[in-house]
Amino acid sequence: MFGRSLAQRSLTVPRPVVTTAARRLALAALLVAACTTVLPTGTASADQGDGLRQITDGQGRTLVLRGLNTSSDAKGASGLPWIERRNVVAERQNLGSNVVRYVLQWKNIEPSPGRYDERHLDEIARRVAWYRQQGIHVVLDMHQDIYGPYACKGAGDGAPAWATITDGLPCTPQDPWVLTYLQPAVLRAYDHFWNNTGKHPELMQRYVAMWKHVAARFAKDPAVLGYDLMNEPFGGSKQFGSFEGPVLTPFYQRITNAIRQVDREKWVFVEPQALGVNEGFGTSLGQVRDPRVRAAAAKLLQQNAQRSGTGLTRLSDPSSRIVLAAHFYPGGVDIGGGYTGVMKALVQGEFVLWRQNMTAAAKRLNAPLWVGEIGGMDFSQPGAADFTRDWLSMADDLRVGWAYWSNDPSAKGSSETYAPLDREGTLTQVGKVMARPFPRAVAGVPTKISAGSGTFTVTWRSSRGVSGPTEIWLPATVFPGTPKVKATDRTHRWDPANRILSVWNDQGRTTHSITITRS
Ligand code: 9MR
Repeated sequence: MFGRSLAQRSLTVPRPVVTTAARRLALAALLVAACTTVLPTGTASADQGDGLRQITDGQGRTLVLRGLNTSSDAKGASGLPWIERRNVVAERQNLGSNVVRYVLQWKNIEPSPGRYDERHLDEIARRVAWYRQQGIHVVLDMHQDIYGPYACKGAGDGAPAWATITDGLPCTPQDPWVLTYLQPAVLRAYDHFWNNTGKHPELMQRYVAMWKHVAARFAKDPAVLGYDLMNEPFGGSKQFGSFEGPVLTPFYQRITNAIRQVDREKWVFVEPQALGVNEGFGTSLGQVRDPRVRAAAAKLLQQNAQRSGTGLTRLSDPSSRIVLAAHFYPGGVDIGGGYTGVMKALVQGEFVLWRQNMTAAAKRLNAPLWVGEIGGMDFSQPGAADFTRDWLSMADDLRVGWAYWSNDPSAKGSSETYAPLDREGTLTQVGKVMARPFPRAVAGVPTKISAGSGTFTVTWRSSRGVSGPTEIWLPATVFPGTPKVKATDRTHRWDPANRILSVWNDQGRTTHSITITRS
């Protein structure tokens, strides 16, 4: 939730009110407090990810979803990102992306109450098709920052003007931008939205109905994998325990129920509140029940009435398609500090906290874990490559996917610092580190993903009802020639054009392993 440097912002904001040194000091204090009170003893074990549920495809394979967030113009008036078809092609070729978190805004979809802009939805569908042509899954992300542009003099994105009720309270955009969340007008806009004031229940109703409309529009689009219900929810005057459990969870449940009336298949991505949780604190989000489970259970009960025996428990869990889409912004690096010395130690503390808290939450919620945003680091700062490698390794270790924030090369002066690809589709400094092998689909449950220098290992165990091969993407930067393969299973095929190695499970074998080295 801590934002990018001012240089990356398109907004005009007043002079910084907090110095970088003061921010770093405050953050360091926060981290020290967090680490001394909440840090578990020892580092997280490599098995931390075991027991996490997985996002699966139509063939039952585990999808390890890795790619980028769209940004930039998608935050602006048009609500559409800067990309062209060729950028999507370059992303797939150079980064191997198999997912995009595609930024949408409520204001562009429902410009006036109950009236949806179908032309805008068509424009989105046109871009979704570019991803479909590249075999990249799309997660539609209903984005918001600081409620929307009408809460604080244009300093945000998300809600339409008609849904922004500030009661005339004052507002001054702040630097860093996240402090704008605390301005009186912004707090009031959220309080009305969540009906904390008891005066505007219609706002949440409209949001739910808007999602139902969007889901109906994309239900049959095979590229759309799922719906991210709200970016980085903020509770206004209610936070943590008084927001996530009592307000946010039932709200997600309402949207999920509405979506399931028009779409029973796609995945629903729910986010914890951003404040604190993005930096590693725990979440008290409650479990969102997927109505498709009830439908499946009802069907089974019917079958059981005809036969004898049970089996309900076998069926109920695999049918739920709710994903915990947490964000990760280790505070120190995101506000401009390097990844060295004390700062590095503190940020590593956040890695441990985040890993511990988010895997625990995912297990509690019975949901797969996906990093909907991982915040990049300014590559002019020391240790940026190490930081990038460390979060990539954490994701490998947990066998979870991620969407990097972001693909935005337009921010002045920063095209070589944050975005992995420039406008021509060439890998930038961070892009060169991020272009590393990963198994985009696994024919079973992945038990290990491990990238070394010039070598890559994946292990997995079979699971019932899975068909199709395990597919591993190998970047040309790491594996320039035909890769050398050592595998437990006999059948594999190398596709040099798409840089994908496919491996089919040998029949009867339950555990599988493949190690790839440079030829
Ligand atoms: O990086 C974005 C920054 O340039 C913008 O000023 C800011 C407000 O629109 O949003 C930043 O992106 C944030 C994203 O929308 C939500 N998660 C945290 C991102 C980084 O701060």
